[in-house]
Amino acid sequence: MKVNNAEIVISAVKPEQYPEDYLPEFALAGRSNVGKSSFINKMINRKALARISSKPGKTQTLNFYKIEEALYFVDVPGYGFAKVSKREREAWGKMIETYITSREQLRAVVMIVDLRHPPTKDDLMMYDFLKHYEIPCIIIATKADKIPKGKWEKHLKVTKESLDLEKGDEIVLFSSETGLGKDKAWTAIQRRMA
Ligand SMILES: Nc1nc2c(ncn2[C@@H]2O[C@H](COP(=O)(O)OP(=O)(O)O)[C@@H](O)[C@H]2O)c(=O)[nH]1
Ligand SMILES: [Mg+2]
Repeated sequence: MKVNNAEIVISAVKPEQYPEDYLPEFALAGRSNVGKSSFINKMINRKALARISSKPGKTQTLNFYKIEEALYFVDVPGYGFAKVSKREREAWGKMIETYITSREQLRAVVMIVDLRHPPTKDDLMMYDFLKHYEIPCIIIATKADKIPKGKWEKHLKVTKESLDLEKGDEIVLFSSETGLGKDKAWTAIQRRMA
């Protein structure tokens, strides 16, 4: 998909603020700092529409990015960031859980993991949670530019096997730095839009 138009529609703190135009939505999930915002920016050819945080764990709202009047990317607060209070963490957890389990427009969760390392405990919990609710997932294994090409396949295999990736869930090798995997990621998303 060639993107010319992308805009942030709302940073929502509560469900009443979510957009109501019923476009398909793709929510980003992943650890703080794994590269969710960078993924969005790369996919829409923008340097910094989605805020790339220097401070991890900063996104505390659901940010709806409308792409070509065709779909939304929903940037979600990252998990696995220790330096927030338990209460804050619980509040985020509830917000995400409510959105993921009840949002009709949600077509798939785009789960971002770091190709360099095996999925973390939080990654595994997130994936199990999504599978429990039978949410289709597209796994993006990002930061591929940070390891040698010769190691990509091996790392992909570890990721797939650790997650116990379900049939039908695609995994895409990606780099926000080089644009590797961008077309494949769009294909996976568009397949879920139909
Ligand atoms: N080398 C490299 N760095 C990346 C990549 N994706 C994200 N980063 C860096 O990782 C940091 C966190 O990225 P960000 O998109 O803000 O992560 P988020 O917290 O998940 O939204 C930033 O310094 C990015 O520049 C990638 O594919 N390759
Ligand atoms: Mg972010």
